[in-house]
Amino acid sequence: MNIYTRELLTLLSITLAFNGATHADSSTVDNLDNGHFYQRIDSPMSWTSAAEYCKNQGGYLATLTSEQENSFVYDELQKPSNDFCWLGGSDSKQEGIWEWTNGDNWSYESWANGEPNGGTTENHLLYWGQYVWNDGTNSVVSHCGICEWDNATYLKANVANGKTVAAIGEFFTGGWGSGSVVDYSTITDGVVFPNWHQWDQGTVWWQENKDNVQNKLIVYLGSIQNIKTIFIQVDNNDDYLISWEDSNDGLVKKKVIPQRNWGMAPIVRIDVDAITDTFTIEHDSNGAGDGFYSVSEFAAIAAD
Ligand SMILES: [Ca+2]
Ligand SMILES: [Ca+2]
Ligand SMILES: [Ca+2]
Repeated sequence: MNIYTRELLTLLSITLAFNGATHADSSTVDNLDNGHFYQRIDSPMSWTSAAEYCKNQGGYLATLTSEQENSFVYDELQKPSNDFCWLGGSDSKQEGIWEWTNGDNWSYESWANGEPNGGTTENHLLYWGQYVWNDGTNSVVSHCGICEWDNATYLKANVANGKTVAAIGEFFTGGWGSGSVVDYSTITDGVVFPNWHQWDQGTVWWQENKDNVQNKLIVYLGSIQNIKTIFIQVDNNDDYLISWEDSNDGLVKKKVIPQRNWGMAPIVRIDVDAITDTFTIEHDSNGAGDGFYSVSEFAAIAAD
């Protein structure tokens, strides 16, 4: 695991802790190498149920198509579990011909010693030790499963895309201390992925308290919606505050994106479970900040 991944995981656990939600499944982890997300589902399931569950969440049972992906998923999700989790491979169509059921190429494999050994009675893939796999029996064994999402698929549900953004204060393009006042509708492009370090489209900058104004960007979704997750890309060495009014209880809910210490700011994923029509993005005035801020991308993913 590289330093960026470790830092991001720390960040994710912090942001998830703000959520207060409790569930048995693992946190979602982001693989910066391919830009995909993963989560371990801890309820014991057949392979078929696990595959169905991931599909219903907009993803698929994990496909480990490289040594990097296999190591990452093993270290982050399989290793901390007390079980061997299902993966998205099967040879049920044709015995001995393994395929990833989402259509990914079967270009890499990591069988345990002696596996696969089950012939036509074992047609479904699961972890079976350190970085290695087994062919297992779908209907007999019940295991955890590891879901995977690729961003392009996931972000089809970005309900912030093309919606209105209001800017309170003065925002500009072209970098800090220069450039022209921005047409802030450009930050609604929602073009977040698959490039994780995209600062060249729709970025807006501001200088805090330039005119004694607490700068804010307010994203209007157009109607009250149940938002599961937001994605945001902000400057990396300041604390940012995301807030929204929850229409369930009328209270303003908040999440802080803490300052981070690595180079370029990656996309941050925050599970919000919000029922709202607006999100406000600003510098957290109680937190760290150097007076110069920027936001590049914002996406809001509606719950099913
Ligand atoms: Ca994969
Ligand atoms: Ca088989
Ligand atoms: Ca086997």
